[in-house]
Amino acid sequence: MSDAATSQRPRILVTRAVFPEVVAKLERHFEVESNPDDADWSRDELIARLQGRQGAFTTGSVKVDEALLAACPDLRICANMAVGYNNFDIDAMTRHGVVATNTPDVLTETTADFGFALLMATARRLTESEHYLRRGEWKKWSYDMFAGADIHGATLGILGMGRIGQGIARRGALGFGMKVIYHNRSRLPADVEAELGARYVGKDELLAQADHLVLVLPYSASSHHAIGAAELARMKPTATLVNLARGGIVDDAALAEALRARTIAAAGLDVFEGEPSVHPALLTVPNVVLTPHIASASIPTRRAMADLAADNLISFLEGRGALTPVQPNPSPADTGAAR
Ligand code: 8YV
Repeated sequence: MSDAATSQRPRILVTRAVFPEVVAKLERHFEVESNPDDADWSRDELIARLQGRQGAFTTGSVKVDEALLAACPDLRICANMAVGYNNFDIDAMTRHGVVATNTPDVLTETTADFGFALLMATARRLTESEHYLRRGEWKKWSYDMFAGADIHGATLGILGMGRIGQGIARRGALGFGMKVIYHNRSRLPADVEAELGARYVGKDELLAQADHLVLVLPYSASSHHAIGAAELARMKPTATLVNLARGGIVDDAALAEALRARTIAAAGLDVFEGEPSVHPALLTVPNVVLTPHIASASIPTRRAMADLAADNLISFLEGRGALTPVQPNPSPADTGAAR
């Protein structure tokens, strides 16, 4: 390609290490700076690297806010390799005419699978019992050794009934004969409720009735500490809590205390307030299963997420519009037309 043709190509920054094949695809369309070593760029370094770049490939750990947008006037699109986008200040992006995209659908089933894995591991005390065995403490069988809660036939509560919540409901109702109750900002249409075998209830009833409560709602100011000490106190002492959604939805200090005091029986957590730090009290209680934000981490799904984020950049910056934009009323820049 001639220098002239090369210099006309849009310039993008891939902020985190990602599949080399996906970076190679992006390089066929753009001038790309990538981060194959997954270096931890400071914010100033990130802003410096974004100068003169129209697109950014981001993950949930990259914060895009007013200050960054004001400092990066050439930026026109940030493509998040995640369905959640609480790392984006969407209002500020809309004000600056910057399109936000996420990766819905491609991770739904994988994440719902993991929700069930975490629920079952938690209710049946899988990691706690494995640690006991590895410590060499298993000397004999006893009737109540690591006896936990049943999944089949139990009442499954789901807080947040989007795509992933519905995937979990389907697994619970069809696979395990569970009674499914849910609470959501808006109630699902009757035919969808019937297909899922799910009954809409108020949040208090959800907390009181669920044998197992799975959190799959998006994080925002209004869902901050949606589960705190008061909510935990309303749950059954035999109940299991699973957080697949985002840190900050659960008050982790209050949860650690509820687990210690056995206000609830157990918790399974894939996400944490301030992750990758984990509240130290959670590390001291045995009745919690902890995983490092891996719910979407199957190889095919992570590849599909990366491809969708890349395809959003390609489609938008080549003038065909974003494939999965977040803003409900995309700004005029969403046509891909030059600003
Ligand atoms: C991502 C997630 O792995 O999609 C999401 O919202 O939480 C995970 O699937 C993580 O956010 C990395 O970007």
